[in-house]
Amino acid sequence: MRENTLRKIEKEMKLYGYDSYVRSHCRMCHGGCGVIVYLKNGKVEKITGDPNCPINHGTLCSKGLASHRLAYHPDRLKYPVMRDGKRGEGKWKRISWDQALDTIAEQILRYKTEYGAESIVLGYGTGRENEWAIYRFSNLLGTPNVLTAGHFCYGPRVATGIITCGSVPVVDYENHPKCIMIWGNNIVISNPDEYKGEAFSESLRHGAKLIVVDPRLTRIGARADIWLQLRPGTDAALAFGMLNVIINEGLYDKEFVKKWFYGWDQFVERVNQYPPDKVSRITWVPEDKIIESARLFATTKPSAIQWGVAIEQQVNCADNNRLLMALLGITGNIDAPGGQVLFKPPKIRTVSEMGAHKLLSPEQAEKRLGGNRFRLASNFAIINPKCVWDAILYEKPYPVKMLFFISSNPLLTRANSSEIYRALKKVDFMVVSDFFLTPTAELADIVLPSATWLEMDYIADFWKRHGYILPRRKAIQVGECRSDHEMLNDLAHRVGQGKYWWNNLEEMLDYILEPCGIKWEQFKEMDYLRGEVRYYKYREKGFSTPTGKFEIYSTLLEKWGYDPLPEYREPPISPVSRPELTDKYPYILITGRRLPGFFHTENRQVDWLRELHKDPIVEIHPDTARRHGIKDGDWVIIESPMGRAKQRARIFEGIHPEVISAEHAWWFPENRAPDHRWDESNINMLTDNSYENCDYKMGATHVRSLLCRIYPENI
Ligand SMILES: Nc1nc2c(c(=O)[nH]1)N[C@H]1C(S)=C(S)[C@@H](COP(=O)(O)OP(=O)(O)OC[C@H]3O[C@@H](n4cnc5c(=O)[nH]c(N)nc54)[C@H](O)[C@@H]3O)O[C@H]1N2
Ligand SMILES: Nc1nc2c(c(=O)[nH]1)N[C@H]1C(S)=C(S)[C@@H](COP(=O)(O)OP(=O)(O)OC[C@H]3O[C@@H](n4cnc5c(=O)[nH]c(N)nc54)[C@H](O)[C@@H]3O)O[C@H]1N2
Ligand code: SF4
Ligand SMILES: [Mo]
Repeated sequence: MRENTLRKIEKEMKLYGYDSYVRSHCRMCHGGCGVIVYLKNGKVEKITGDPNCPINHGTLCSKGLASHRLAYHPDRLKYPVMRDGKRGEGKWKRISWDQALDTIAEQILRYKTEYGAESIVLGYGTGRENEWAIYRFSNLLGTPNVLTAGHFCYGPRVATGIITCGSVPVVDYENHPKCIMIWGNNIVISNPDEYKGEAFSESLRHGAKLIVVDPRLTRIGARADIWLQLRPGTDAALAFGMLNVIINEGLYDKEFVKKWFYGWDQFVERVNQYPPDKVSRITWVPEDKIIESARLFATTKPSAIQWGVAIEQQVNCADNNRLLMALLGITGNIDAPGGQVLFKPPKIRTVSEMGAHKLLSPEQAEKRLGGNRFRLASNFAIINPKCVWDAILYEKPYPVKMLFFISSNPLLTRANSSEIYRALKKVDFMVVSDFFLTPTAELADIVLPSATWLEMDYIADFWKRHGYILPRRKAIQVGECRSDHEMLNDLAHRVGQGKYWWNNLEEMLDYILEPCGIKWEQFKEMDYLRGEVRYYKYREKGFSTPTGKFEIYSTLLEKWGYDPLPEYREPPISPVSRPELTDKYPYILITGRRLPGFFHTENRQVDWLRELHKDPIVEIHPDTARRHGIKDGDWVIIESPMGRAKQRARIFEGIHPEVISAEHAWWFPENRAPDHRWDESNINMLTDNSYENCDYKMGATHVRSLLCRIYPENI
């Protein structure tokens, strides 16, 4: 720690009378920001940013600042509970950890014997750093079914990154790209995955040119040199249009293409099917803007693309990712300083090694739900959620009997909530590990109290691809809450996996660190560890793909029976593909823009954060609002052929008159337990999860472009 930081901390302690502090790393989102946690009498009083941390340089967002309001919340689940009435009735009795884990272990072994390990599905939602432990437990148990958000979030980036160039290309903000294209991402609010808004803002301050691809005008969009307001779901066509300009104007990196691009001629042929005028008609983006942005991106060096989940929650999920990689590759920005880099982690055990994927037998892997349909996903151990709901409801291809959700609230966060509700009600046995009794947890048989980041030691950012790992240090203990790693370690011993696990958490952390020769005791005193940073690594050994080349023409996709080249498919539920629906449902609905104080369904009970955003908000253009007699602040109904939800209207000029943007993940912890009105404002009542509307390689559900209508609540 630097001297001046220490002095600052000491001054703060004296001024406010804190008696101790812990340096740690926040994880109220995907995590990573260095923090200083100040305590008085063993209780957290304040959290500030750690100026020494390379991830956030002392900055913090509202969620980080309010972490202790969540940890100490009076509704927090502080001990294990078991259902004491009918499922979903809201009656619970306290049980001990031993009783909880013994019961769960007993049920797991029973289902495994009676129906096969595949009848047990473990699940998590977005990344919480417990992923490898959940996979390890599942793989050793013999179930190939781990239900995650990976089909439509980040998983596609990892899967397509690996098959195309060996890893996920990550923007090198530390070397300040000179042109940044923000594509379907709102980095200053979502601080997603490897990134924090702070690093991007710094590059902007260094004068980076900015192109923003977003159907809504975001705060970043308002600062852009070029804002491309595309029709939702047409990203692949737009990328093809830009590639077309770059190739036909000769603006690409000829040397890279010659030496490293696999299948160039076939690729050019595909790209030539998308001239800018055609792309303009598909995407609504004016032709001159497509040309201007392609030129700006290709001729400014280095340039980078910060892309987000919006392009993954679409029918073109996998190909959107691959087309953006193609833009980076042909402009010579892959693994270039200030471009998009294939960073190396420090020399520690990998997430994949820790997940024990090799220990799942081929016969069991063969049984992965949806494995034959979504082969790209299945090769990365990812499944499509509907396969699980169907296996519960219709017992096809075999029955799923037990669900174990560790950090997920699927009733609100997966498409088609009504179907999920039916499945959760029907499943034989369900366990949830969470901080609160969420609407999903309320349907469980046993709920385990999990620890927040303030209550655990861990190696933060271990799963990310920016090459850093950071020590998260335990600051407090709340009730009997335990981290998921500790819980799974205990449970694993009870189901006969003991020899693959550890005696305690510290041994587990030592094992992860072992290859770099340090132990947790030492690591916890350090600021961070970083893998070696080197650029253009492919020039020495080629890319880590079957051909050693940059595979936009993918030999693996070809092997799995898919078109090896990216393509554009019209969104399955759009005015173009379903014109018969547009009389009744005239608007394109996009869902799920991130909100600064919430993390999906989280934090709605945290006073400091709920104050910032009390109600669910749907954005509507003024002309559209006028047409339906909707005023700013009115409660309105949004309806699709699947269902309806109620949100409050915000009249917003920055959205196209034919597009409507609704928030996701709304429930109301403050009222009407046990259901907390989960079905009232939940936008996933409207989303469609049918297989044919998903990305046919990745199984991504299409939640970013649907058809809807909208009207005031009181008519
Ligand atoms: N319509 C629509 N739906 C979407 C999206 C969208 O854009 N539109 N976005 C999707 C995306 S990208 C994602 S990733 C998913 C997210 O889906 P989920 O991850 O299922 O969503 P969360 O609401 O974050 O649920 C996490 C739950 O775990 C608890 N929790 C948090 N940390 C921990 C922990 O460390 N341990 C345990 N045991 N529990 C913990 C929280 O209290 C919360 O109840 O939502 C998806 N749903
Ligand atoms: N505060 C907060 N931070 C979060 C989360 C959270 O819930 N809250 N969730 C986390 C998770 S799991 C994820 S995956 C990330 C996601 O983070 P981001 O990728 O930033 O996701 P969003 O804000 O949902 O969407 C980004 C933008 O995509 C635009 N968009 C919608 N449809 C389309 C489309 O068809 N094409 C294009 N090009 N753009 C479109 C939206 O208008 C929006 O401005 O955020 C993470 N960070
Ligand atoms: S951006 Fe994420 S890690 Fe950083 S302070 Fe906010 S919630 Fe914590
Ligand atoms: Mo996500």
